[in-house]
Amino acid sequence: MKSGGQTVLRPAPIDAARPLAADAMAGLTAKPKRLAPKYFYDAAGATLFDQITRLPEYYPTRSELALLRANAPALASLFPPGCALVEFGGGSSRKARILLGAAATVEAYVPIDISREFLQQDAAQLRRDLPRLAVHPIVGDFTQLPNLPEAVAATPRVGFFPGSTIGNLEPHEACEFLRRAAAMLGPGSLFAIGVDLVKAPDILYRAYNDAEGVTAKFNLNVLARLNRELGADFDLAAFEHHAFYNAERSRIEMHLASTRRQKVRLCGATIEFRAGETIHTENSYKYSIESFQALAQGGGWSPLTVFSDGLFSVHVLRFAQG
Ligand code: AVI
Repeated sequence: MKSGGQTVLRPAPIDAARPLAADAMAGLTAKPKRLAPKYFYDAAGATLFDQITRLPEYYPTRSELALLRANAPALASLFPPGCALVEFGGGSSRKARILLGAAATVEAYVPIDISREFLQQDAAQLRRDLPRLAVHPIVGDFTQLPNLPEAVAATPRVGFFPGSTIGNLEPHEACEFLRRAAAMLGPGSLFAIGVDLVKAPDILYRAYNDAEGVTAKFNLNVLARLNRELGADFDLAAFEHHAFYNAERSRIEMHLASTRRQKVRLCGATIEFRAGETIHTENSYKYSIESFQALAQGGGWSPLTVFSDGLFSVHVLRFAQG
């Protein structure tokens, strides 16, 4: 729009039904301020996260890939013949491919992810690479556990939830997710879950405070996203990335700290910040083998076996209840 010869940029229209606008307003007017970690993952955030997974300090992805590669035959030997592998929120089939390569009897792969375009591209490539495999992508929020496709209604299922994304849920939410996943996957099903382990705080600290500052950019991108999508006016230079290990809660906490007293416009409202006030953007819970098995049992799953390198763990659970 032009005004007095100058281009006036209007913020994107606010649709109150959009979860981002509603959640951002609720979170930034709450005390303490917070934003849900799922909002990290727009296109820019997904690219930054991909960079994080390759950082020397961020061991979880490397550890999990090595564990899956080393133990793929053992894992595959547990799968029921002719089963469907159902992956929750993987983003890409990179890790599932390790299992699919070792388990020739898997008949179908059902990835559930929010990004339609990404899912479709990945599914097309997988169909080319493994023509024997039926691929049934589901576009949706994996935490909402959408219905499985008719094609796998009578097929035994193996759930797959890599990446320690379960650690980004509060323990009570993780337990509830496991309970609902059991109902979705059905009696007799297996569930392979990647879980980051409690370890020396300095290793954890470095994994979330990398020398290159990629995790800081990833954290700050959520404010850039509010500027891009909701027309907010966050000054990114006036916020700092803070990540630390909260030993009492066994979790890494990520925050964005305001470096000064300031006001920010968001969805027609003014959000005030004190100097040093933070927005809590993520928790990443770390479990011991035993504490995760106890959580899984609370969610209705029996521990079957676990693979670990001391840094990371891949649990295999069974839902035995009829
Ligand atoms: C996706 N999730 C398991 C990552 C984690 O380690 O909690 C997200 C992340 N946040 C900062 N670095 C990586």
